[in-house]
Amino acid sequence: MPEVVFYYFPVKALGESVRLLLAYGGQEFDDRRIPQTEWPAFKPKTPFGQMPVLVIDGKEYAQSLAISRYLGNKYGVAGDSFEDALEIDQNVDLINDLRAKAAVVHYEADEALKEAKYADFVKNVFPDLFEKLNAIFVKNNGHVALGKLTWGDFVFAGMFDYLKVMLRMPDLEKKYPVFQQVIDNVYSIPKVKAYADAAPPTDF
Ligand SMILES: N[C@@H](CCC(=O)N[C@@H](CS)C(=O)NCC(=O)O)C(=O)O
Repeated sequence: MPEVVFYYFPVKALGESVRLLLAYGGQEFDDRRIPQTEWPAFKPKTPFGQMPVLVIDGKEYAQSLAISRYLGNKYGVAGDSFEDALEIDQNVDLINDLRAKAAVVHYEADEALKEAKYADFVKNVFPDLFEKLNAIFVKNNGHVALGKLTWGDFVFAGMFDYLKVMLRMPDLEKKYPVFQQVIDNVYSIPKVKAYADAAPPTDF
């Protein structure tokens, strides 16, 4: 078994899909949760000045979706054809579009602009993305793609709490119950549940 170290902040956000997939794959890993106070010193040592970073037998890799796709391939949850892979990528990219739009608002430094953007996106951007994702997940029986478990489910499940914080929508899954179904389909897997039960609690 390779020696694996995973570096991310002490939150789920963009790192949790990787932790969940490693747990799913039965891969032991050193789960290094780097506090903000240690980040400035660590940042220049990372490949792209960002986390997450996965280290496999001493080699470093960045980019949460690339790592999640790699683990999906490795653990047999990446479809059976190039077209399957394309469908997963397509739907993960739509999830990532929602994340990116939410982040545009959440990380806006100018408070007045932030609130104006939020009001605009709540009306004109988020609902359309919610409806599209809802339709996709319903069509796929509570999964992100292919009507079955794929690494895309881990991406959505891992970042959902972070999405809800950025969107300021703590009850989002109540309006779209299939969102919760995707999450439950991941967290009910025994190895994933064992990891999640033992993991340090985080708000998002
Ligand atoms: N596209 C990258 C984005 C990574 C990213 O934005 N990481 C943030 C935390 S979620 C980060 O490292 N922020 C600290 C910094 O940029 O100094 C990915 O998906 O891995």
